[in-house]
Amino acid sequence: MITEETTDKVLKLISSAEKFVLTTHVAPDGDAIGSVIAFSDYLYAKGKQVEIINHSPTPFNLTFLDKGEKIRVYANDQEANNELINGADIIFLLDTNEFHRTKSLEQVLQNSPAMKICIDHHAGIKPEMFNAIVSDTSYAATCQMLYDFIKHDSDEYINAEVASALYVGIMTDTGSFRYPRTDSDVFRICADLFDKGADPVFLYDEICNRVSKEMMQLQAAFLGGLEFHFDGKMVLGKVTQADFKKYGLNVDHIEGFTSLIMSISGVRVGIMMVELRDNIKLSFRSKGNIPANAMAIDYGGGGHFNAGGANVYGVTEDELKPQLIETVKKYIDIT
Ligand SMILES: [Mn+2]
Repeated sequence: MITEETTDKVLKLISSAEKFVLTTHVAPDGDAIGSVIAFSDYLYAKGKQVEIINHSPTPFNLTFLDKGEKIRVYANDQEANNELINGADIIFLLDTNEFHRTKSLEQVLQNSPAMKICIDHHAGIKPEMFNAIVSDTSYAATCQMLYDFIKHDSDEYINAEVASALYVGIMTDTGSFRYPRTDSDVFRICADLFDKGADPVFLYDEICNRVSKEMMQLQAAFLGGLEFHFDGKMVLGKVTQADFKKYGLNVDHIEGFTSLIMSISGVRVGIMMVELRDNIKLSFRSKGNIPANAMAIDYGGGGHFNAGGANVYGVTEDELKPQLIETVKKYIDIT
């Protein structure tokens, strides 16, 4: 739980400030967009001037949350956005605790004279980087923290729009209530958000049931090309530039492919090769004690224990394949 002391401290800072800038990480997910939308609505209801400035455009399936088209993309009007960032009293970094994850905003955020406050549920926060932090890694989502935060201020602020944005963050960061941090608190909060106007059927439909015909066809081609090795313990999949061209899609449209191949019974290592314009992007996934990050390091990348990635240059997917099989051979029998 976030403490009353921390919340009160940040509430005090908020009440003494007028101008706010909110931002989140590159390639924002439902928790990132839900956080900036819910928190900006909340601050606005408190009579504050609020701007949301992100590095990335909002993914197509989350734009419905941004009804007033409040989210500014930094590069679209760098000069005006710099002015807003430098003129802010408080900058909130939401759903990330690292300035470099804001990409193009990193320098201007850090150099701004504004107070910097982080609200985030990821590990590795550096308190010295911020004037205040609200951080707890036991939360399933930043939106869940924001729920506790806003509720501590006043229940009144959680209207249907705020409730919907918060629900989206919790739903997406728990993988629709499947991941380990899905506990009774999560359900209690979602029950309250439901009562306040969040519609789970509508929100799931908007976010998850948005696969285009072309996306489904690309997925079919990807699944049709899967190769299995080591008695089905390793699965290898690829997407080529030709595939992307054929269906008019790009790398943004293959989200979920890696978790799909890891759902195959018996698979312990999954590797995906994605041919980009200048290189091949490798994604490594593993189960149990097999280190996906060690495999990624072999290719100049890194990551978490069961999920890693690397970018390789100057080789084709066909050349990479036997090398990847050799790499997996070193780890596949780890129990
Ligand atoms: Mn999150």
